[in-house]
Amino acid sequence: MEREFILLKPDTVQRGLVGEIIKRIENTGLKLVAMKFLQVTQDMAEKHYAVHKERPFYPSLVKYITSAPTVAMVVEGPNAVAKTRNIVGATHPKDATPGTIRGDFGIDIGRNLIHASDSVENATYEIGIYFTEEEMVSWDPIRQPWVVE
Ligand code: IDP
Ligand code: MG
Repeated sequence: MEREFILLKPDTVQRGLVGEIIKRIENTGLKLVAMKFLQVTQDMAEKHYAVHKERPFYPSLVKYITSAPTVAMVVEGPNAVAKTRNIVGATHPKDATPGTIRGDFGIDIGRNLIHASDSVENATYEIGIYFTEEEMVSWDPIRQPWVVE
């Protein structure tokens, strides 16, 4: 069982695509365990994107992610990281396959709609920036036996 961290970025909120994108995540069958609507602070953005600190796009990335509200989520299930990354699509929307979130809704790498952790280890780190352990909700979706054997 894996936990994956997802952030619907400010462009998703500003464009009114929150419902559209959450629907795709829900449709996978992955279990929602936490969700909140928040404006990312400078401090959170610096922690989240610390790995990109030396990259030329880092200042604009931090500005983008802190520029308007976001929706942070944690989902859980077998292969949650790979499954989520697959439905998100390639980093640059021009390379993202149609049918993926970035492939269907994006055109610019600087406005690629959604973040999803690229490993279980990074998911744990990123969940810790956005949520406390107490915010993880323990529940049993009634559909679960029809989603996971
Ligand atoms: P990912 O979001 O697909 O995991 P990363 O390489 O981890 O992609 O980059 C993190 C985020 O930084 C991207 O989602 C995108 O918002 C931004 N980014 C990455 N590369 C570029 C770039 O070349 N120009 C502008 N922004 C970029
Ligand atoms: Mg990444």
